[in-house]
Amino acid sequence: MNLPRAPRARRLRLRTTSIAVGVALAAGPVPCLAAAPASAAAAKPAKHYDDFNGDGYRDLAVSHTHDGIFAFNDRAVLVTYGGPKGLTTKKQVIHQNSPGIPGASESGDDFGTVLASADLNRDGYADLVVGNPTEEAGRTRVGSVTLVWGSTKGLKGGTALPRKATNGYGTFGADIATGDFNGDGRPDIATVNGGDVFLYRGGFTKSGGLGKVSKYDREGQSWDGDTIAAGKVNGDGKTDLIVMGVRGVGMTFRTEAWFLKGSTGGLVSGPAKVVDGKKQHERLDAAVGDFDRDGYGDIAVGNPVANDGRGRVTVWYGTSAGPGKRSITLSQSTAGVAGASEAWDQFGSSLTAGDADGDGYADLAVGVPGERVGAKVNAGGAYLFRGGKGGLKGSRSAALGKSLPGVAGETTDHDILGYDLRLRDLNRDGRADLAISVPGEDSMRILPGAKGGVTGTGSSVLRAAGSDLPE
Ligand SMILES: [Ca+2]
Ligand SMILES: [Ca+2]
Ligand SMILES: [Ca+2]
Ligand SMILES: [Ca+2]
Repeated sequence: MNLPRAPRARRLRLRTTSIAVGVALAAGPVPCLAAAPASAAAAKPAKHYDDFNGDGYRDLAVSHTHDGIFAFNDRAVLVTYGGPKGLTTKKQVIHQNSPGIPGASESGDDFGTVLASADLNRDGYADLVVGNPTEEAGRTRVGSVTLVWGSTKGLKGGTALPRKATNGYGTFGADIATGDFNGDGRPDIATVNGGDVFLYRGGFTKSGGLGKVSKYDREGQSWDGDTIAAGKVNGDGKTDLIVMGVRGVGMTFRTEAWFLKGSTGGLVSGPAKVVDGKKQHERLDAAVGDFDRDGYGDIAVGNPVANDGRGRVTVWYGTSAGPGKRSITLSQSTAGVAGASEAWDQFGSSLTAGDADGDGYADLAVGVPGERVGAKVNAGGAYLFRGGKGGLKGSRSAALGKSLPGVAGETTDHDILGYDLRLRDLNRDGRADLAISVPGEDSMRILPGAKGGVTGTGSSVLRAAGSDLPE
């Protein structure tokens, strides 16, 4: 069965029946991007790359479904501030008609469907990077990327990132990742536009200052980059980038994950791994985490379209040269994994890595948004694969969803639970908590990290939360 399109799905140039997903940020050995030694910093950078008001607690920015003020399909960002017990009731909505935000809210905009963050100007307050890949310039949709600045009172004012020319169609901000790719202590921004990857080096300033911008392509290989994920793979401390995209080979296409190593000079082309040797797929998600705790980040790439949409995830274990030969493929047919693998379950639509159980091994959460639960079609679901000795295994996995004790709500048709996922420690207890989007009911569930994995006990609901989670 084919999935209905989730509200405001992020797919743009769809070649396949895959639904769109957010790209998860690397958990990796060093989850705090802004903590690298700063050069000539005026203030101490934010401890967390998502602490927008600098109070020491991570905050959560998600896409927001707006109603009332603007046209039906105008978009916004909902920010929920964190506190000692996790997310608080302090919320903020940001859109292009908010004071100081460049541009204007227009029908068909996708402001906030792509989100990432970092303390870009290193003033102690994390800043938000907002993609709006369908933003119009004149009558052409070209996309935009907006930096929204953190402050003691939260996010306030914005600066447009300059769009660099591409060959033809534009989708600036179609995907965004942050990290310190050149290791100078200043967070950088990687983004996608028109099939190419652009690296915007820090340091960024509110008045539009930024470092050098470089474009990356696999010249002569008919390569079209589509989605990106950042993480620390090869153990040199610099953030690396993984680009999922499509390559023309003779008369056919294949889908590959291209590894780009972070280096002092920028990004350096590394190995490309074949995700699907015969077909082209777009909007694939990836996540980086050190699942076997050997010091190298491991790369998980989802292919929800594989095998008539049953879907699978391939994990390439990291080495000093990037993704190595050792890999594992996970699906609902893997021994030890609960549930049944059915056509268009779309296992692997969304991925995120983080240490949910606090044992020092990164864990991988996988969304299955087309999963049938009993008689409920497209109810969706998610899995947590716990890392451990040797990496990920079916025997260390658990199925998650509304049927988990303590999780609010009834499982219904077309919840599409698991459309997007994010593992980050929101209550500062040392265990990453799992945010799961449920676009069918315009909400998210947050399941606390706990010994043995994540738990429904103490879980909460975030309403009007759209479908897309940040990097
Ligand atoms: Ca905060
Ligand atoms: Ca800042
Ligand atoms: Ca590893
Ligand atoms: Ca936690």
